Amino acid sequence: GTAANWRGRSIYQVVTDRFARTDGSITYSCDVTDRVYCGGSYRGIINMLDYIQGMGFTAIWISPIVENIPDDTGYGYAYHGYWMKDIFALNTNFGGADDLIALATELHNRGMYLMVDIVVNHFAFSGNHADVDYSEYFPYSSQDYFHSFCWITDYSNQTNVEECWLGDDSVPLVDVNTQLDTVKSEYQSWVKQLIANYSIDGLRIDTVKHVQMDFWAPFQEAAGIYTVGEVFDGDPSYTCPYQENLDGVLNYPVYYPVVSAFQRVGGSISSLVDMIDTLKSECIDTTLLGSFLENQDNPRFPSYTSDESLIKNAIAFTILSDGIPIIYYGQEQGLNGGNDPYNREALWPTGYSTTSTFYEYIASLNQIRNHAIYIDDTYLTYQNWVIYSDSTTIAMRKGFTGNQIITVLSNLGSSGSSYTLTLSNTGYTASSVVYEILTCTAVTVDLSGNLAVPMSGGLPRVFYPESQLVGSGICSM
Ligand code: ABC
Repeated sequence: GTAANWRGRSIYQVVTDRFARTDGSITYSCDVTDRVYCGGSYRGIINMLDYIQGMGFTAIWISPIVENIPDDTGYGYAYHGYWMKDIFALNTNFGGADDLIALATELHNRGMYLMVDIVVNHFAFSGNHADVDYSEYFPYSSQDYFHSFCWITDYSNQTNVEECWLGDDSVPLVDVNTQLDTVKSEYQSWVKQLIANYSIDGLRIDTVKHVQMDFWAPFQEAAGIYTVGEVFDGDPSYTCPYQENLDGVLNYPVYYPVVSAFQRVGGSISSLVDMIDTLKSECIDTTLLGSFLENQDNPRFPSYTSDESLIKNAIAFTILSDGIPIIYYGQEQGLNGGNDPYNREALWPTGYSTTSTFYEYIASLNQIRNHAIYIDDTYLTYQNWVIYSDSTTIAMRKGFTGNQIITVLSNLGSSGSSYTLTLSNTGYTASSVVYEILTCTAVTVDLSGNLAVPMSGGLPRVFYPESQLVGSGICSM
């Protein structure tokens, strides 16, 4: 899929090893601190696609698929998939080529897309950096293809970030010399082949900031499908320029202020508002950024707060602001693991409930977004606009007149009081009826076009014109 095809998608991210097992077991024990393969697989995902699609997702992102080092390292096994050994072979712990192809086929039969995580920055080794056995690697089977050894020690020095190595003497991440023309062209033909072999629709690219900028545009061109790069940095002036070379980047700049705004009562709303505006000028296209609240590298949001209202507000921002929403597996069950490896829980002990609070909540948000896109896909390119904010509230409009979703978020938390917030600038027609789709409540816009928003318990409110809901199934309409 092209960037334009992806803009309207909603992505469910899985750590393949932790999402679902082939045997469907919900009792198989998986202790995150063991850092071992727990048996999640492509077949497991195939069998659970109803569960994913039932929340309204239209794409999945899976862990890196290629062969990793088999060792029991100082950080356990490569169950996450980021420790490359042979990029032309598959990591068979997750299944074989036939299983991966079957997953792509099954997704496509459902009209869904497959996004695969890839790594070009490094290979990996178990042991001291001085002992790396390059002959084990494919296709870069000699030291000549790699940067000579140095650890990354200074993130303010971009040359150090690009040419030195991530990792440590338990697992050095052996840094590929992506400045070599042979390496560049090898990677370009590799990615074309990978995409063709497994019918891949989009790529999540790892460690983008550790590879020199000029590597990316030709690589993206060779791939010919939507790519979203991981530039793990909260500074938009650092992160946005990568979007000149890749279709999208993960929205780390907005991630930090979202967490700060909603992780506790009294978090900063104003820095979130500022960042939304800053990104509009710094990034080429905010509607192609990857919008997320959790992932395999950061603590899950409920590890900061167990307040259901705060969590709901943060999730609503992920799905209803600009960009392609990415929900990390387990958010729908309220998993609350902290840093790596605690944020990589097996999902199966939850029993894959489809009636849990957050499962139903995420389904509602995807449903209204999917519906607005269906009514008029210019919803997607209308840039999310903050129409109101105060120290505990942010209200946003996305969508042209007649098809706009108004999202009102609060960080008052579950014990927040009940009050009415009067909003202007919604663009709703005076005297028309809009629906708050999370409570299925009709509200009539007043004669001067103001919307009286009934706030309570710190819960988010999501509005949409009633006339456009007919036939949508939303709120039984
Ligand atoms: C293993 C163990 C861990 C152990 C670690 C040392 O080794 O599992 O328990 O702590 C994979 C595995 C990991 C594994 C690593 C290393 O490999 O998943 O389990 O950790 O062996 C990507 C992937 C990630 C993956 C890799 C490696 C890269 O998403 O899952 O990890 O293929 C850096 C990289 C980034 C990378 C991330 C883990 O590390 O840039 O690509 N993620 C600062 C730096 C960032 C840095 C980040 C975290 O710290 O600027 O570059 O990311 O170390 C903000 C700033 C940010 C700042 C943050 C902390 O604060 O704006 O710039 O980020 O305010």
